[in-house]
Amino acid sequence: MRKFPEDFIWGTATSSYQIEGAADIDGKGPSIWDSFCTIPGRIAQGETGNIACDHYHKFKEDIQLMKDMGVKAYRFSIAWARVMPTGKGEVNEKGIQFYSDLIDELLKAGIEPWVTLYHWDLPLALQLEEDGWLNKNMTDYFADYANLCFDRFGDRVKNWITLNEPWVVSILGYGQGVFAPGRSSNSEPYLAAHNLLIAHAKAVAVYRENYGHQEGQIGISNNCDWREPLTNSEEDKQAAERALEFFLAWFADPVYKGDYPEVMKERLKERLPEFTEEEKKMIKGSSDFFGLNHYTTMYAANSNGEQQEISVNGNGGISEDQDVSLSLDKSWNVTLMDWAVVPWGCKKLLKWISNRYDQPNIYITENGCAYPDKLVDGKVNDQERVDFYQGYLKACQEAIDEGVQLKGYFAWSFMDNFEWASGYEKRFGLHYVDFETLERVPKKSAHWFKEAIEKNSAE
Ligand code: PNW
Repeated sequence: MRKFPEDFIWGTATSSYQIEGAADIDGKGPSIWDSFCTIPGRIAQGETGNIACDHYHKFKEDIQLMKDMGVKAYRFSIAWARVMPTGKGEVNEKGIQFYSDLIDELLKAGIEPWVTLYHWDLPLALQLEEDGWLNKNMTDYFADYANLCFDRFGDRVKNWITLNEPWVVSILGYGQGVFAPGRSSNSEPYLAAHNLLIAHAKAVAVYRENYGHQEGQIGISNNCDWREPLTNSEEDKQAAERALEFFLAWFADPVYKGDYPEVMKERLKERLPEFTEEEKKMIKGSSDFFGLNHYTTMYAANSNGEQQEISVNGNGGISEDQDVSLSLDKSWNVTLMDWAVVPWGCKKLLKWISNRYDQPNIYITENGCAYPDKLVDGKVNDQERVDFYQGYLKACQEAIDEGVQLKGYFAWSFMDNFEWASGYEKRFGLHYVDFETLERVPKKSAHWFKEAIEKNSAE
């Protein structure tokens, strides 16, 4: 049986707004997601994260379930507005206490906390008063908030992720308007992304300058699908490469090479902001590891400037800027998100990252799938999810065998939760959640995952 490296990190992941609930208690301030959910029509069935999984009150039970599964690490996020209700200035000690207790409970269970500082729930005050990520001032507010977290939690937290998926924040939040703050534009995404990158780098600088003695690691998690050329033509190969550059190199090139990809500069012209020399220096090298969230694969073809759909399933970015048209293979199975299950795409993407960025240590900080799971006689038989994880984890093993420095893998998600604009119908969890009673039940996939951890193998 082929095994993962001895020190491979097996984990699960969640995010604050998707699981915590307790939206306005113990001094928490409102976030842009609290407010976005109140707008009619934005969220399926008008659902909200007001209660979600009520993890705020059930975290001990949840940590026990994680312990039962044998995970070595748990990735969660801090709700900025819970610890700083208006995003700056005053600190809410009750919010600090919650995360402090959560961290202590994890350590007691022998589980390493991996903390994301920003998983999209921006304090509403920063949106209304500062225009959110369109305003460069945000970069300093974020660094101050990060400083607070390092100061209060860094004695116990040794793994930090500054931002989760700035691509989603920029494209879905400022381009397509389907996620908070709900803006639609073809230039704002590039400005928001620019400020997000600078904010990330400033937070990392604070960590390295002031908290070096904590001896932790810090990085950023970007999301990217794989893009496979539709045909062997030179045009389609270039289109697939261009699509990956607009998706991932947009954020990873500044971090590993100090600037945006050439192809983006050429095509976007003044819509793409420029970094100062000082900013380039600060951003280059600002990640101790490559955090990757990966879900699916699509074919990419050169669109020859023809009119096309703005996006396929939302994840094409601003496709007219790329001249890429995306499609699926009819033979691919798709999940409830309509995302195709293509494990070899994961392997190809890992190798693409390794080659382009000189073999960084990579952690898959999210990978998973949604299915319409049902609880029957106290059990959930999510065989499709078992097959999904087995396929993707085997692809990871192959990538490692071929030299990719993949150091860990976090399943998205620990439990069913609030799937943003899709509400609660799209179940991603290894644990089933009954959203009436809030009862948790390990699915078949949770049992499979536990065995995989024990064997340290997906085979
Ligand atoms: C990620 N896309 O979101 C997030 O980090 C999670 O909070 C979320 O629950 C999970 O993936 C499943 O959706 C994404 O359009 C949302 O490419 C959209 C896309 C990718 C990731």
